[in-house]
Amino acid sequence: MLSSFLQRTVFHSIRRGASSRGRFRNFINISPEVKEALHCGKPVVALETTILTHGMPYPHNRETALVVEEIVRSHSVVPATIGVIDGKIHVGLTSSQLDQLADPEEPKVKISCRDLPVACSKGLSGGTTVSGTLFIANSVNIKIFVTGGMGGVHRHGNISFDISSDLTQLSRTPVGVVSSGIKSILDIPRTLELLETLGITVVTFGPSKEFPAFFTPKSGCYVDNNMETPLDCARLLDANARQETNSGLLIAVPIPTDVACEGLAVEDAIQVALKEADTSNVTGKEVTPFILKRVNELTKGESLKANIALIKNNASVGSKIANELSQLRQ
Ligand code: PSU
Ligand code: MN
Repeated sequence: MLSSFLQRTVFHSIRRGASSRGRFRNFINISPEVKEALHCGKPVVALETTILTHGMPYPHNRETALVVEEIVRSHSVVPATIGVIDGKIHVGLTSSQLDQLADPEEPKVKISCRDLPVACSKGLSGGTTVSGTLFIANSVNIKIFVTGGMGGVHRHGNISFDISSDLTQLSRTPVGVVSSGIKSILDIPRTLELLETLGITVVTFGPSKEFPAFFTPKSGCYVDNNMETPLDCARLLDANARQETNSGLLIAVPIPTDVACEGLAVEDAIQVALKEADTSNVTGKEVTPFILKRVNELTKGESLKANIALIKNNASVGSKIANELSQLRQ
């Protein structure tokens, strides 16, 4: 009985080829602008929304989302901001949908890949994390995704096992993530080790091989390769696609030095926030939003300023890469 069920399932998936992705695509609402761009092979960049719902305070969250979209457009690239509204997955949000997600009065969930079925079946609204956004972007064939920072191994994650599903999702999704590495609230050396274990190509963008520490360009950790230009990054993405590794890439862009935070001041704030999270028993998916909020409060908005500046810079770098990639493929 079971085996015939399995046979049928396997048979169906083979017969329909990329069927599961194809069918999933039918559940996604793609905005007319993004649909047209994908259809004509114009460059498109995916953007996440947890940053909007859980990463930044109002009204900075809304303003940043709009400015980032504008930056992408200024490079003649189409922004595809991804989120879930009333149980429907959207690729390309209208400004009123962005408002709804940014509104602190509206209840919203943080949606990683594993939360998608729950959000959709219960009709919830929320921001998609890097993991959720990656999955959706790939389903509609968007190959570049810009964000501030990816999730990673939390400090003491070797004991708590608090490791973001962003890492595992990237390891099985052939999309290039452009981010300022991972936030220094995390354990950068262990995250780099895990990225290696998971087979994820990691490069830095620019002249240095030093992996950025989000708020500052320096982490003291080095990767093997840097990409000097957007064209180099596009060639890398193209090679990854041709090799059909099926795994993603991380392009780590250091924060521009003129807007970087004082490393020590941020580190002090992180230490305080981590202790508070521990004593207040903050666990699971609440940890990252809690620490981001407290670090922002403790640095009197300095960390938020840096966060916004680096996302804007990443949007510009990601858009240039998207343009180069689309040129390569013509
Ligand atoms: N880093 C940031 N701001 C954020 C996040 C990360 O600088 O808002 C969000 C991203 O959406 C990321 C998620 O995917 O936090 C990771 O959460 P967790 O550690 O619970 O997996
Ligand atoms: Mn976690």
